[in-house]
Amino acid sequence: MAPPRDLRAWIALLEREGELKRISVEVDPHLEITEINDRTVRSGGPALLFENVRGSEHTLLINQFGTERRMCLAFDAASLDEVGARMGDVLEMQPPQGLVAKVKSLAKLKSIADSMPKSVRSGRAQEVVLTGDDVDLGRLPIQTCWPDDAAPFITLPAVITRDPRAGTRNVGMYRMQVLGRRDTAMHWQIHKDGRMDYLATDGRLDVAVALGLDPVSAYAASAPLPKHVDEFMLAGFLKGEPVELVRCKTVDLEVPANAEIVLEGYVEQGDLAPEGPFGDHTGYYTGVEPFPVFHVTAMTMRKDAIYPSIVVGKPPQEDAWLGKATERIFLPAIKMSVPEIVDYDLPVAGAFHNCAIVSIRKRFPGHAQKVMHAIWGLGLLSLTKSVVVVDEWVDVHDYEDVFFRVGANVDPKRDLLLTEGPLDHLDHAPTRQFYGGKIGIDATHKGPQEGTREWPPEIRMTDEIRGLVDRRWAEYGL
Ligand SMILES: Cc1cc2nc3c(=O)[nH]c(=O)nc-3n(C[C@H](O)[C@H](O)[C@H](O)COP(=O)(O)O)c2cc1C
Ligand SMILES: [Mn+2]
Repeated sequence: MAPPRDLRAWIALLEREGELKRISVEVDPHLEITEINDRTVRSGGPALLFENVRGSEHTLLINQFGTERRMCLAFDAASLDEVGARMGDVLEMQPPQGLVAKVKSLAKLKSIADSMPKSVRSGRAQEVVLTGDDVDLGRLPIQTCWPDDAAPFITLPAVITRDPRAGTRNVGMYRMQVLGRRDTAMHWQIHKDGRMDYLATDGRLDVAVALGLDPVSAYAASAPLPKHVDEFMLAGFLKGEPVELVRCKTVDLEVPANAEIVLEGYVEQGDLAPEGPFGDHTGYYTGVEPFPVFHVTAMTMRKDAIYPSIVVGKPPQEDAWLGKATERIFLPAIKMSVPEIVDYDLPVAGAFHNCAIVSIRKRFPGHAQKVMHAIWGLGLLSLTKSVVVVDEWVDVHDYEDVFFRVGANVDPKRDLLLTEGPLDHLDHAPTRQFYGGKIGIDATHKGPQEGTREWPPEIRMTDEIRGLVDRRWAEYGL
């Protein structure tokens, strides 16, 4: 098996696995779908395919990523750590010793070569082509997610741009508020690559938006890769086959040939519109801010195109698993830069930018503080508001144990590092937007090297007695 090739194959797989429900009664994309979906997500329920959405001829797919099992199905992996290991394998490549290792490393090199996107001449994404006045976003079953949302928002797009100077492609997931039949806002936050492409033009920037991709390509749009790395390359690598791209009809860009729907168009310097409010993944509404206007010049589709959606809100929501996939897939890359990191966890309740728990192999005084600063200097992790550092033997995913360490090992006067730096665009807590306080909590063991008393040993039963009780357990009649 391999990850699904397109959205239809993915839906078929979900259905075979009992992971998808079809809803044939009419539902309203205005709020009603959110409430149905919210209850489904919170109870660990299936993906939902709404076949009869009021006001639209298109089917709407939601909650495709809503559980760990579905996320693993999407990657055709037993666990998200296994997907991370595929990345680690390539990143950790060493000069091979001996024939077997050489053959293995050739296979790895091939997997890298195969990950380059490939141009094809035609694609189902262009079975239907609408241009000019025929373009009408009102045809799509775009959701108004929450009561105070300003308008319907496209929530699961892969937005494609090209750096006007370097020529490199970028793909990102940025919500799009519908402003009219042929216009949306483009919610490029200030730290994101898409916005940098936009700022690098003095005039017009072509933009293409792909909707309804295979799940790995859709995930890749949300992945925080360095600016010069094409997210479709990551998708190709993780799929084990290249992303196939077709030329757009009205702009100078390429889009996945397997997309259900494509919006082609452009943004222009100085052409801004008020965006928001929007019920966001922080659990609060984000307010009104000016964002670039995306003008749609063409809308292309597969026949009977399926529209993909997602609702964010107070965590946990469906996007939790997109975030967890990133947490696992990027661990090997983080370890490349900061090798003393053993593992990390971004709690879903922390909306991914509020908290990181990191375990380290501690070797010297101040090592925990060094790692805090590394996190605050690393890609989008730099926006992390609080970092908790624990020793290598602590399971960072066991919040009870982490809380225990923070209580047991921390002298607040000595072990809290209060600093400041850039914060997430959406964080409403700091006094100023984008900038504010950060806290590091050193919950590692300290010792005389760090000027403290001798650290007491942790309580642990001997292996001998544990083995004895294992052997005798039945005898006790418990
Ligand atoms: C469902 C979902 C919605 C998102 N919405 C936005 C958004 O509106 N604006 C934004 O800047 N980032 C948003 N993100 C996060 C970006 O997709 C993510 O930071 C990605 O790395 C951006 O790509 P880039 O680094 O190439 O700019 C969203 C992520 C998800 C999973
Ligand atoms: Mn990027």
